[in-house]
Amino acid sequence: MKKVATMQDISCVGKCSLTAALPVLSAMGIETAVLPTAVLSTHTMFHGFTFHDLTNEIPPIMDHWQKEQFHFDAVYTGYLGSIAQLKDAAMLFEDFGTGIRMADPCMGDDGRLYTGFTEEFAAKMADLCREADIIVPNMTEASFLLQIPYQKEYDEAYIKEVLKKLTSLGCRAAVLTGVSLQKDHIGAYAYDRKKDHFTSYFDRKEPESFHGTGDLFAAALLGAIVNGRSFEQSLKIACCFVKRSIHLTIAEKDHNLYGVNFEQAIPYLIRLLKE
Ligand code: PXL
Repeated sequence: MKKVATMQDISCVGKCSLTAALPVLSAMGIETAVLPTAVLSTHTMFHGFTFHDLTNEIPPIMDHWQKEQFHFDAVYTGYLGSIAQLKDAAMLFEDFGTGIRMADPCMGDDGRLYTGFTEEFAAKMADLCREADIIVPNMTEASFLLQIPYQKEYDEAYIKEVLKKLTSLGCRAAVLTGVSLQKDHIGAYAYDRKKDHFTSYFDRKEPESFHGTGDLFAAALLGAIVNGRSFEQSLKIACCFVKRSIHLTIAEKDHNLYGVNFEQAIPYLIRLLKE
């Protein structure tokens, strides 16, 4: 059985980070170890959320894992709770990163950093991205990683330039999520530096956008790669899964705005994986 370890927070309500990645990876037939970075009552788009930092727990957990000689086919970092955790995430890559190392530099959207993050954090996140094989930023996170202005409007040449700059941080491949080159379409654009190859997948844009879709995308992408799908196939699987989750959410009359109905898109994800 394939094994993944993922380091991100538990938002008790909100359908993001661990409560999204764990069910997705498990459903894809992957044993998933978790390294929780913080426990929040909800994700940070709610007002008044509680935040319990678990920074002190992480080194002893990793020490124990080392003593037990655990090995993983992939390690994957998401939302980190403090600057100190960036060092722990680098340790996770160093000590357990014999397989794929993926960093989702969760820290912002729509041109802004999420509550609690600073430009200093973003600069240090770029250092973690250097150590990864694959990084999966959205356009906002890419601009903070590269310290370039966030652009709402862009063309394909700009996306390719950003992807090349992202991989020149040191990672093998970069996937930009939430890319829109045509008014009604959205998708992901990727660059594999080793193969010097671009790949992309776009589909019709759903009329609303939701929280947590980046986390679902990252988990499904890694799950497909770990299951032996090509980078191109994995990109398509992750895009289709996120689109279906959004579609199912909107179709539900009383849907909430904090997360998507990914649970009911899981059977579709499994079908995509088997195709
Ligand atoms: O979806 C990214 C994410 C993960 N974890 C927490 C968040 C967010 C986005 O806002 O607040 C706690």
